[in-house]
Amino acid sequence: MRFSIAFWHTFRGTGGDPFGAPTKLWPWEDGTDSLAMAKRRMRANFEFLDKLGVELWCFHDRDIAPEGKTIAESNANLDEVVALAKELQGTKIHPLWGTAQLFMHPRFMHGAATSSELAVYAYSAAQVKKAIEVTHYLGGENYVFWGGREGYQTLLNTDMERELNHLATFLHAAVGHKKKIGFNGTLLIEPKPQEPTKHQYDWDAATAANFLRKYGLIDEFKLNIECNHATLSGHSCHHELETARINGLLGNVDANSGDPQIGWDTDQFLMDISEATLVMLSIIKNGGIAPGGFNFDAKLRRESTDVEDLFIAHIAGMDTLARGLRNAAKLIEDGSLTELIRKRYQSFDTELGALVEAGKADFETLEKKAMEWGEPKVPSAKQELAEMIFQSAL
Ligand code: XUL
Ligand code: CO
Repeated sequence: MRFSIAFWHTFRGTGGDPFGAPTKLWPWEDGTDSLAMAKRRMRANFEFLDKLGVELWCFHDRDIAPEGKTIAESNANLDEVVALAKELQGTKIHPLWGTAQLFMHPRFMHGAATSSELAVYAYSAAQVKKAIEVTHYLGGENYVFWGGREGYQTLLNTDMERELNHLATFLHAAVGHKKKIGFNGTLLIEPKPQEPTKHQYDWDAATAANFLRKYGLIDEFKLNIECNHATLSGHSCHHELETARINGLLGNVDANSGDPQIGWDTDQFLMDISEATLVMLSIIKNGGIAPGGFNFDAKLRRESTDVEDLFIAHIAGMDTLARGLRNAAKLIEDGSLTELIRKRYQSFDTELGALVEAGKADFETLEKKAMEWGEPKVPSAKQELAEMIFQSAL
């Protein structure tokens, strides 16, 4: 299943929210942001991976090492922690993906690659350059671009066309650097419609696909679909996975879920077996997800404060997706749903249907046929039957 632990939630999540102080006081934390603490935390990460039997992990540069006063100092801090991580990884463990954290520091308040300030664009380039290098050094299989603050708060002060052009030149430069250093991992864009900005440029899978096509990046990138981002954009996770898949862009899943009663990115563990079954149907149709995987980009609730809760959440997340896979396999082996869909489109499995699907039926041919056939007999869509078949597999 290629499960992965998200370092930022599992080891940097504090339980703090806009109304309250941190609630998680893990026994290995000493309350500082020192290099020594970063190393102790990294050891905790590998102890956790080992105990769970998980062999993949994901990180942002700034999650794993403290930011220094200069780029050079930040890079040196990162090198020190990454050297330890490399040693602790051994031969079995490596990153599913790495990424750069380009959204917390005030310098990124207008964005990173889409900032109105050239100095911020350059700073971001330096940071992404280093993050790709350390991901490569650690044997990472992918590298993610989630658009942090790449978006706008109002169009009244924004040159959207210029910002999108800058984002594209930035990503082209990232492709150039990846090739230059011999990193063969997949580059992934992670769509999200809003939060922190009111409009994030990588709104959803279709928007990201259009962006990649327009700027000649479509062969260099795939998409990292996060379920909670899907629901924020008004889609289901299944819709986003299918949109990515049919465009040949399904690269990774940030496996989490939101709360339908809460309008923001709650990043909860995916515990819904029905949702997991839909996710796995897409993954099977995709022929699997490797070199991507299922990254638990999910955090414990603020009120879940035992170390044990970290284990329960990840184990339940893995079990839910495993049950989803079994259910999806059951549905495919049973074949009723596939048959229902096949029947629904069977009028196209004809000579004229084939001509239409090959793009060879002109309007005159179709008009002649329509007149000959008269009023079409339109069959039932059988939605309730489809829903019943699906539910019976759960
Ligand atoms: C933010 C989010 C990020 C990305 C990596 O909503 O999902 O954690 O996955 O930057
Ligand atoms: Co994510």
